[in-house]
Amino acid sequence: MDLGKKLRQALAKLTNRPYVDKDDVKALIKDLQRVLISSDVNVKLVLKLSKSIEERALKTDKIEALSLKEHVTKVVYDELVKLMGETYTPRLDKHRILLLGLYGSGKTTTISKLAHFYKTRGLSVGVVAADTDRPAAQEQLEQLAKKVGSAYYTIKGEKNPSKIVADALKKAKEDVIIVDSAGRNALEDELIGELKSIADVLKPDENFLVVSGDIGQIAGNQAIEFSNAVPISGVIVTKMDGSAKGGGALSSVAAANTKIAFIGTGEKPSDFEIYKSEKFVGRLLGVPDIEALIEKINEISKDADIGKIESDELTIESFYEQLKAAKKMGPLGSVLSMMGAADVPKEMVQQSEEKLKKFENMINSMTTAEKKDAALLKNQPSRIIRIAKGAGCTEKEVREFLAQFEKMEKMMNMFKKNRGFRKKVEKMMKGGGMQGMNVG
Ligand SMILES: Nc1nc2c(ncn2[C@@H]2O[C@H](COP(=O)(O)OP(=O)(O)OP(=O)(O)O)[C@@H](O)[C@H]2O)c(=O)[nH]1
Ligand SMILES: [Mg+2]
Repeated sequence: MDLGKKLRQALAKLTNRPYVDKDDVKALIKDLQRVLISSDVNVKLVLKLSKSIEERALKTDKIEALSLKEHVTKVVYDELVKLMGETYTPRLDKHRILLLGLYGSGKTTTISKLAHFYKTRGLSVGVVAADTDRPAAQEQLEQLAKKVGSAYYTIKGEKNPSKIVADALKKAKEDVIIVDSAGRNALEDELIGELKSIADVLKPDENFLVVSGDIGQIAGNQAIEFSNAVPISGVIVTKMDGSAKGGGALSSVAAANTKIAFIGTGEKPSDFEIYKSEKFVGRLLGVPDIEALIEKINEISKDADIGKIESDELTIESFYEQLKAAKKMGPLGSVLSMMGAADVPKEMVQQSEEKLKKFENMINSMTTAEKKDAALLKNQPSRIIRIAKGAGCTEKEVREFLAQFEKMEKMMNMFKKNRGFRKKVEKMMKGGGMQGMNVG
């Protein structure tokens, strides 16, 4: 069972009850400790986290307008966000990047992800194969470069990586230059020397250490070791998909005072995200990740040129655009998991896919005015009959769709409000104390 599911279960025990008291909070903390330690989060970190949750949840005056239950959930969320580190802001200017890390950590794969990432943001990318240690390393990168459509540089047969980099720099005109380096089984002098000589020539603006998330809290040790030997500007944690130790890896890297920049969530170039601790924790706790969804849709709509999607106002029309974009995003399961519904059973996903097809037919039977303003359909039997006929479904199904759409509208609004609310709380807390705070 994954970390998110366990955390949600622990919290659900609390949120399913009408009210909570001190003992409940203590029981929750025990649950959290068990869950986090089983995900390989360092014991010291877990104890620190428990203490601050206990202090904040029980000793601080709770925020007005929030029940203790909601307050505790929010405190858990905030503290987990702190545990998981800062959010990274990517550089979108002309710059040079060096990737480094041990064997098999995911460097070469990550290069294709970074190339895809910058390309979808309108930057041209050149990748440099400077791993002269592993025989097939250059071909691997060449193929990936072809796949993502970026320029590729190397000198076949050259054994000196800094010569390859120097040559590439002479030729490359791209905005972002990304260099792949060789790994080793451990951080040894030879590797340090090689990285330093590459860095001398490249003068990288960003040095990303690539670590694999499936090694759990050892990731933090790697981050410390590497940053003692060579400058590191950020860490990319890969293989966050399917690893039960991802939370341990992230928290240990964050505790090592190194910034997590990106996370890799699969083998494809698009399985990649900017690291946002709020987003990560939100997903773990089952808070719908609408921001991530909108971000991804915008990215895809840019790619597919289906026009700009208004992310701040939800109409049936914009929902339809999203639906079309979502189809391009691949299986509905991954879309649902981004929306915080990670544990949806397969049958439900399939049912939902059929439902979406029906929705599409219904929307195609609506007038432009109706698509822009769903309120026109409220209590309008004649319009609903017309749509049902056009879509070949029952009136009940149309009404169900409208009800669901309304729910979505509400969720979007709530989320927007919550974000504002979160900022407000943070500001108040920075300003010292949140007593007497009036929410709403
Ligand atoms: N599931 C999953 N697999 C990944 C991810 N990133 C990389 N991999 C896989 O991990 C393996 C190693 O990845 P590489 O990119 O070759 O690693 P590397 O650090 O370049 O390895 P060396 O060049 O040998 O040091 C490959 O099979 C990748 O497909 C990820 O985020 N998720
Ligand atoms: Mg490699």
